[in-house]
Amino acid sequence: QLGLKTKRFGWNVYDQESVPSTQQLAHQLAHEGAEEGTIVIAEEQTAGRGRLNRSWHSPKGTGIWMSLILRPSIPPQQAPQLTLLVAVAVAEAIQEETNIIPDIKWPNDILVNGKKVAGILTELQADPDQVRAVIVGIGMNVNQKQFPNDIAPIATSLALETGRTFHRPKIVQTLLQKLEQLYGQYLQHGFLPIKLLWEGYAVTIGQQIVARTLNGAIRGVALGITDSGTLKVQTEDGAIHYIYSADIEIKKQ
Ligand code: BT5
Repeated sequence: QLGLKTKRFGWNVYDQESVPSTQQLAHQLAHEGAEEGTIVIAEEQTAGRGRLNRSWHSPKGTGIWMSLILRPSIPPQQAPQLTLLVAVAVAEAIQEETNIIPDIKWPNDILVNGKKVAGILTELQADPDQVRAVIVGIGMNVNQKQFPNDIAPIATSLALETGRTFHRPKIVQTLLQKLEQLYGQYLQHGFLPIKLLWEGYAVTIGQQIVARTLNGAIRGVALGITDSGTLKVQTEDGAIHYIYSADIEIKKQ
């Protein structure tokens, strides 16, 4: 029904009309042993969420609200790499379908003209030294013509950026193809080739930033990402900080 060209990703599909959150259902399926490549996708989420339990606006029939189950043999510390891998896949899929070259803002934002067109939520089921499952949530705004007031200044959709309407299954198909290809490359060759692709889309690097973490704000220059996917920031006193997750504000120069 999705017209898939992938070998594994998306052959096990839970296609839902309305769910609280695809992420929640994917977690449950992963606990029950669902295989790698299983996806949960919904027309609508009534309680879609972002990081730190923020809400994710997911109106009916307009976007791609999807969660993918991965089972890589990696330690939990390497999981941030997967957020970046998925960001590259999302960026490549948008580029292929629209010819727009989006920006990736570390760690999980895909931007077009400075506004968020897609967000990624990476969550783990893990033992202390081994990942059991990675649940990757992807929210992509596709055909929305407007947004609620609270996010209108920061959100956009493919339709708003191009003036066109898109067939969402086609985009899902392209996205799964990119995901499968990059993930295969990652398992075979590690994170380095993905990192290079990521750097081609990144807007954060070399910029003056404020990184707001759960432990407070860090101001400095984003020097780059490390081989595990963390952000390397140098503060004014010369100290180097490695950041696992944060909200990044890019300071105008
Ligand atoms: C994210 O969080 O960007 C991760 C979004 C992941 C959503 C997918 S949809 C499928 C799966 N199931 C779920 O329940 N979730 C995943 P974060 O970086 O924390 O950004 C959240 C913030 O983005 C919110 O606080 C709003 O400011 C803004 N926002 C909410 N809905 C948005 C939308 N549709 N488009 C753009 N920005 C939005």
